Amino acid sequence: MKTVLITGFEPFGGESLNPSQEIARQLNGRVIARRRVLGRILPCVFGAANVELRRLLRELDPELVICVGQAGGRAEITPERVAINLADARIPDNAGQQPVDAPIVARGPAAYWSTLPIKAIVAALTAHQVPAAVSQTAGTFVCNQVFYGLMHALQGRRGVRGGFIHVPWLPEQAKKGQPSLPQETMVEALALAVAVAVTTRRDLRIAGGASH
Ligand code: PCA
Repeated sequence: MKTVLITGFEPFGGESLNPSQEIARQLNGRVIARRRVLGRILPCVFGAANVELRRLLRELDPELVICVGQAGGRAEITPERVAINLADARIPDNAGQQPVDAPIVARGPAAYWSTLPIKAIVAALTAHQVPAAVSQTAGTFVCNQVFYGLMHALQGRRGVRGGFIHVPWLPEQAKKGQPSLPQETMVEALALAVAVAVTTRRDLRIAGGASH
């Protein structure tokens, strides 16, 4: 059976939870659209996360890869459009590293586009009453580095598609008035994203950009 790799991250920034970790754990072993989903956890550490991701690509040889991370403060499930060649951390990672204005790949391209059908994923989630929107930036922390590293690694793997999806906090993490989504909603949202990605070769051409 073909495989789909879903990665989540361990908690970071002093938190004890990360919704992406729960998503990867819960989807591990599930069969979606005749593909076996393999859920794995990455360290929230610059460099080490990409080393582990490349190891997983070699070990598991997936047909599709979706990396998932927490974007606290966002209210929607947000497929990311683009990864940029920049690490610029506002807080230290879990190994105490805090790169500033550093390239991820020396002399690498400025950016890579996601090869997931991001508009189709947003449309499917919206149709299922899950708040979703395309995001135009994955930030400049470990998530963006993993996204860039994934797309860089996939240049050498023909036909393997991949991308990154940021998710909101869990209700337990959000303070009063801050947005969150229940774990079950996020797990099923990512299951749907896998199904859409596997079955959609050509993305929908619908409006979904920012208005600012
Ligand atoms: N979110 C962070 C890193 C790990 C995670 O889940 C980010 O957005 O960069």
